[in-house]
Amino acid sequence: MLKKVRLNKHHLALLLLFVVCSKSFGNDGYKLWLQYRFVENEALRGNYRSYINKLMPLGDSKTIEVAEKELELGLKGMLGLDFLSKPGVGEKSLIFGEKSNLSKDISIQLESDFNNINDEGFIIKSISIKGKNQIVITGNTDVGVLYGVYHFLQLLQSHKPIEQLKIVDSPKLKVRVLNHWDNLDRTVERGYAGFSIWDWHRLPDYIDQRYVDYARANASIGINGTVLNNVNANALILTPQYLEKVEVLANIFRPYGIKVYLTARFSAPIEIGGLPTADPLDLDVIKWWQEKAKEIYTRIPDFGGFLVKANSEGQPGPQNYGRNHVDGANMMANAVAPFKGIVMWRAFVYSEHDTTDRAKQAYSEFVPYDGQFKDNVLVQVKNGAIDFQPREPFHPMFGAMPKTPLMMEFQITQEYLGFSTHSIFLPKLFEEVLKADTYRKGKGSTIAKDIDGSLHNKRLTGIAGVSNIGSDINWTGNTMLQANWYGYGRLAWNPYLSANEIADEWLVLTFSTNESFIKPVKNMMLDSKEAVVNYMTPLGLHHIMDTGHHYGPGPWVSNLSRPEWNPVYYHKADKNGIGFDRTPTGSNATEQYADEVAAKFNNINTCPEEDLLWFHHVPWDYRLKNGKTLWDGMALKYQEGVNQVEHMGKTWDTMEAYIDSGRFNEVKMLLNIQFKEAKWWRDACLLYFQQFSGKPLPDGVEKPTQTLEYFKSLKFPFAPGN
Ligand code: GCV
Repeated sequence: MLKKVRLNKHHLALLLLFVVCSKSFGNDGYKLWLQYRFVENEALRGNYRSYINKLMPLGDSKTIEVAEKELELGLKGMLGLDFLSKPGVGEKSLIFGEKSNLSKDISIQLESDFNNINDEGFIIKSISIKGKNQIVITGNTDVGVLYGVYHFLQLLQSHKPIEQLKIVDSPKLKVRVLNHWDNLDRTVERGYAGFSIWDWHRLPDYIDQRYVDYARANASIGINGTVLNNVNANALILTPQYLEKVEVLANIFRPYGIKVYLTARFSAPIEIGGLPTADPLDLDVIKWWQEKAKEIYTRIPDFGGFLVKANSEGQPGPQNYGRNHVDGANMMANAVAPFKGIVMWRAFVYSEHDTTDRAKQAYSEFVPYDGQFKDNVLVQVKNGAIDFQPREPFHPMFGAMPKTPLMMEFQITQEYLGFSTHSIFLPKLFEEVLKADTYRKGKGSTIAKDIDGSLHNKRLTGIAGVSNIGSDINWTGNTMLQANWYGYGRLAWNPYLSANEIADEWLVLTFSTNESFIKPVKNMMLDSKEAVVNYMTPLGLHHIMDTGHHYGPGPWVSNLSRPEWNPVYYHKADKNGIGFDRTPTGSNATEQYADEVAAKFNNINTCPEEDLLWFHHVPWDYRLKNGKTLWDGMALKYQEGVNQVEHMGKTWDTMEAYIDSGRFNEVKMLLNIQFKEAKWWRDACLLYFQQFSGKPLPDGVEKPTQTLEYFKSLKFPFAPGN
């Protein structure tokens, strides 16, 4: 028999201690920006509660079910409301459902709003029904409603007023996908947050809760697709053994509006189909892909389509058979077209047989094909012409293919930006790219306008982000980098949002509404992107990282078999100066830009200093705009980057009172590593370049504590993600 225990004051003290401790230690970051923290302000909570007594779902689809569940979770967490225990109480209903399920009196009040949303858009509106104020969340589809529900919950978590709601919003791009570079053995290429979250071995029978939470997180920011496997693909993913597993994931993601896509290995007809060739014009090959598409769509009727990396870095492709990208892409596009699927064909190509500047190769290979791709093909272009560097001038293909839908490829994982130990807020980088002006149709022809279709009236639009997600408890290996997943999703929804707004949103949802926390941490995030450029690759330097794993500096590397893999190919430092001449006196890569842009880059006086060494080989004693010599200016930039990281660390140290100790300590330790590594980059690069400049470090730059030989000797055989 159970004994009745009387609580004395010691018990109560212990209990209180437990509650306080679990609050301060309790956050492992797993909940991302879906924290649903209790609204402590009683008046505000009371105000919110006065608007929501009852949930009124319209329709009975799986999507409406998950919307209801999310509302229950969020409203319980933030307002302490428990709908399950109080069926049907009160009159202030939160009504949510798609257009066709709305009653007539509601529809009439929303008529004009419906004209302003697309299929995935939503409306959140305060309306009056029979003299009573109600809130309606609706859209043309259930998925639109779900997006509206997440937005509504975010309003509450941000403590925004909900008295007179009228929010009408739609995504500006159609295809908003994550690209997982996840291998079937669960390693992740360029992944720094543990292993792949796809547990292929235990699928299809074992359903990890992570799959559901992954879908929730993505839906909450409007991501509507996921490419499950690495672009360096294994054809096995297309076999029945794996398709059965893929089907289960697709079923989990469907209610959240997320389509599954797969990377298709171009040589799959040979590897798993037993054919002697993968020639895209071969009739058996064509038939093989058609049947494969049919097989996939029989399992997954809303399968999104294929992503293909072809004839790039050793991957097979149509050129192996004397065919071209159009032949390859269109053949696969034909196979998925009957099922409304698409093909995302990557433009990340460069060849060891092409001795011209690597930065020119994708443009040269693809732009002549403008207008020749089928209308369900998107050409996927990295933001810059080399490879996800801390800063790159925008890729010249943007704006240059008016008849071909181009989708942006951003890298959310930080292959070249210090891995997941460096707290860099990437929306700042993404924003800079999206705002870049291609001048292809005069001033204002921004990249955002090319990818949202408005510049050239393109129907199919899209964006891809190489995922930074892994099996780490906090998903991204560093809580601060959850902001990059979040920010990517928000920019995929609306590429015109500012990094500033995104940082505000994310901080409020993830941590706190306290301005004393938000303001300094936001500034720290916004400065972090320029900091990494400064301590790694200032003034337009690029691709000077160490070999293979890409961790740490390696400007001295010159022994790799392909010239364009070597850092020395990119910085070209010599006694006379440093930088890659891409003007007409050099590789003439600038000719691939619109005249206005080319003219600006070609002239050393108008070329933005941040891109100086990308486009020009510059003498060491060249005077920068601030009057310093190039050498002094470059050294001071490296120092500035280090100082910025030090400042980030100091800012964070003062934030302890505002957040839980778990996340506080985690970020603090990572910022310390970042500080050490920023100094490593500065010292290694400056010692190396100093051999050519022959000049002393200017005042204000700390003296290195190690020799160049020491830095060169560092080896990292087990660096992650390689
Ligand atoms: C998935 C770079 C990376 C590779 C990556 C490739 C790509 O070269 O280092 O890991 O491969 O880009 O985007 O295809």
